[in-house]
Amino acid sequence: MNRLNEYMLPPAKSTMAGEVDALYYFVNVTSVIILAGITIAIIYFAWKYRRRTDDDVTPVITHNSKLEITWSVIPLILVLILFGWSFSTYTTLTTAPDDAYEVRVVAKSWLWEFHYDNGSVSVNELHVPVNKPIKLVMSSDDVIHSFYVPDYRVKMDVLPNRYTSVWFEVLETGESIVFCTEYCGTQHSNMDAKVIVHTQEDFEEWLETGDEVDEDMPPAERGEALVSRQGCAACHSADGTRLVGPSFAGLWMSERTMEDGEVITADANYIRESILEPNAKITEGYDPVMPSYQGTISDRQIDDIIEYIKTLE
Ligand code: HEC
Ligand SMILES: [Cu+2]
Repeated sequence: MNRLNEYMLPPAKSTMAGEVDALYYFVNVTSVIILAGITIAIIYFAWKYRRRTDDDVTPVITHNSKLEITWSVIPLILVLILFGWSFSTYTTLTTAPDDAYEVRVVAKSWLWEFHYDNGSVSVNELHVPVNKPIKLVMSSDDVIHSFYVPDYRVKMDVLPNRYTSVWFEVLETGESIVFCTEYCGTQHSNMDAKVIVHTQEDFEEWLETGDEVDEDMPPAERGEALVSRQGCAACHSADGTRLVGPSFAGLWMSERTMEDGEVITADANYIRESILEPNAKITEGYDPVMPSYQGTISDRQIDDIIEYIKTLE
């Protein structure tokens, strides 16, 4: 099975993956066997009942009870097996164990935010402990997204105004990729994240120190790292290139024209407001698609980002 998996499916890294794969192979192998049987029968009968002489006449057959019962009962049994089996797998997939560790997931166009029980927040990186059931309680701030980790065989839509959840338990430490699998706009294809699986001790340590600032690093450098870690770089370039949002190059203290015609100097307050309430003022020529970082980013981090933007003359 594992050899076959290497060619057909991504590595099976969760407790659930084996069960999902078994079902997948059952459906596929049964279909191939039936396909082969039908193909062989068609070829054989075409040959067996070929027209031999010019006055060959096809006999009139009205019905054959034995045959009809056979071709009804066999598929019925197969479908019932499939139903029972998938229902039990579905139940496992949808019922998180009581001792699961809960993480709040917020999807925004176009990034993933993860909130942990101690108040830590990470963007585009989900940190979890190994060998521990993890339950994700998910919602979206805007349009429909979908959370998909191929290695774990979990996939669930993430909706605005409603919670959905998935759970999984990872078997080994390491990294796996998360995709958004619901088309959600221009940057949909870049809306990916990583699951980083730690040992229990490493995870606890990460939770404690995740938000700690590296005092030795100059603020502008911390800001640069944040811009990439918080997903700003997907929409804002540092070299003048226009992406989804305006470039950070030359932004500091420049005159910005808003949609409503107001002209504003891009000082620290303007940048701070742009990060916390992006829709308060919309820069002319751009769509109001920037997600709010309220509750995601600390004042200290905003200061660091401003220091970084200052360096991009
Ligand atoms: C999904 C894309 C996206 C992401 C992610 C994003 N922004 Fe934006 N941002 C925009 C768009 C579009 C605008 C222009 C429209 C507006 O003013 O809201 C904008 C505007 C801004 C402005 C005002 C710029 C100007 O020229 O007037 C600042 C400052 C800013 N963003 C900072 C950030 C920071 C810092 C982050 C990360 C913490 C970030 N943005 C993440 C899309 C994004
Ligand atoms: Cu999405």
